[in-house]
Amino acid sequence: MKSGFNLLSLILLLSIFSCTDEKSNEKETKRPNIVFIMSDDHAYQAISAYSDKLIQTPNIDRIANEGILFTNASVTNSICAPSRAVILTGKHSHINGKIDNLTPFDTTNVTFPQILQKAGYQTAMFGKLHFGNNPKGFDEFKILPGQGDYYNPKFITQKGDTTIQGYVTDITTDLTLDWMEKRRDTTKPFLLMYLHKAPHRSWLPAKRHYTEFTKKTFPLPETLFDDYANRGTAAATAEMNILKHMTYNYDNKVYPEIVKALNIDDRELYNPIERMTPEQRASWDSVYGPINEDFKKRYPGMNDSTLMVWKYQRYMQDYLGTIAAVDENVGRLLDYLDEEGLTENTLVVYTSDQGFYLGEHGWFDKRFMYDESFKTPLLIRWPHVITPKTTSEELVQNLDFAQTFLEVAGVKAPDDMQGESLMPLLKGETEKWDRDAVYYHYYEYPAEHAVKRHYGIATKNFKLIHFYYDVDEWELYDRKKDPLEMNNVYDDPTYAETLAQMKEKLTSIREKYKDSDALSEQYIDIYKDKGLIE
Ligand code: SGN
Ligand code: CA
Repeated sequence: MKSGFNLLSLILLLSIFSCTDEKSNEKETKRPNIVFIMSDDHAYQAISAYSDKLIQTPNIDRIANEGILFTNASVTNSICAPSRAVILTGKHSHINGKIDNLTPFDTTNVTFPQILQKAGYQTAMFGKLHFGNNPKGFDEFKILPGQGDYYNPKFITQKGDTTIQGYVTDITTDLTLDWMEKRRDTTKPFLLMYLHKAPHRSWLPAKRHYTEFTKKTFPLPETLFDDYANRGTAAATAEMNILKHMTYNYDNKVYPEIVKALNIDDRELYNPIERMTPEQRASWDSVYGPINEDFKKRYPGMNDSTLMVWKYQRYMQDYLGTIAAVDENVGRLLDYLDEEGLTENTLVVYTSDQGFYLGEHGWFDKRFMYDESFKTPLLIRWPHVITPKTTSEELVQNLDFAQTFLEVAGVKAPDDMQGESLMPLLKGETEKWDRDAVYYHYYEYPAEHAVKRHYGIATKNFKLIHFYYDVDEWELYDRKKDPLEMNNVYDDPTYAETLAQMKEKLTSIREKYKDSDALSEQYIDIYKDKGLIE
């Protein structure tokens, strides 16, 4: 009896083992899925995995808790469409040609989704692309035209344009899950690009978040009242100061009639709340109406300092309100992956097209190579490869995604891509990662927000920036001693040696990436040809 039971258990055990073996072999050969989640203008300061001073983002944080959080991820050109072009091509802006939001993306560029599609991946894109043309290499796409709208947005699809009633962040997720459920071929690996418009200006939250967020008060950033001393002219002449350049109506949601009644000199902009249905508008007014009444009463007694604080709080309430919906919807997608048993074999990325100023230096918007816009959030989960709760301080960039995803899929990347696959960092083989500096180049000037053209290099300890075109100014920052970047030490003799080293590094990194003054000139000429400058 006893020995009979043992024999039976042995047979059972053997069959279980052979089954597991088969399964793990299958797993090994099954190519991983890639889910690329990107929001627009999502500052790392507004993700609780980085800092919980402003907001809790439990769903986005899950990706880092179960994976890796990069604390030194940056972009190569801190503006929307150029960042997206860098991500898709794995090439710097001066090579892929998409230097700003104005020039159309050159669709003769080869993008990583095209390569993955050829390699047998199913590919789909939903949400904001902002290229002015449709993406290549996708089996299905439903994208917002241009910047897109928060309420009742229009989408461009392969079957024509369609307007969908509702809130953009929810709709982008609905479209994504609809594809996942109904049209995804479950026998093939997939690349999903799930791209939120939020939290881009003009920061319209979903109805369910109006009350909660408009009641909140947020801590003031240390540099809210920055006077831009000890730096060159670029910071002082930029037009993105919350007090001076943020608009009352469009940004702070003061009704036009109140702006007029108070005699406020405000820039007139199209107001997207006009897209709301009467019901949506009534919900909006029920919360924003009393805020307007209160402002109307208080405005005459306000000074620059109290106004700055009021505008900052209004800005944060709406900006962070839009993020609450992003976080909930990221949760919906992660839950779906769990329910469908897809989590284990799927690499999930959460990032933004760049960082954003949340009142640091008194600013909103981005564009500068100063940290809050240069750095971008980056969280990656890939079970069995990434050790949960890993943090990496390595200098990684949006330039690296294309090669990373190609390596994940087992496809060789084209030799002319300029990034590095992040695979060693994902696997914890940090000794195989030897990058000590990253390159940056911003072009869109003269333009909205008046951030001067500049290029520069960043190491973990220092940052060297050259502003050019209508100025010729250099700035050097000691990132360890002056993390808020308030003091340009370019002319400080104690930094002479560092400066010499950084200049040398800048020359060699420009050579490596094939950037030059001659190319900068060519990109200035494009503005001349378009009549944007003389
Ligand atoms: C719009 C915004 C700007 C913003 C750019 C670029 N102005 O033009 O504030 O810098 O987008 O943003 S608005 O009045 O139209 O809202 S990006 O993320 O697309 O690069
Ligand atoms: Ca953006």
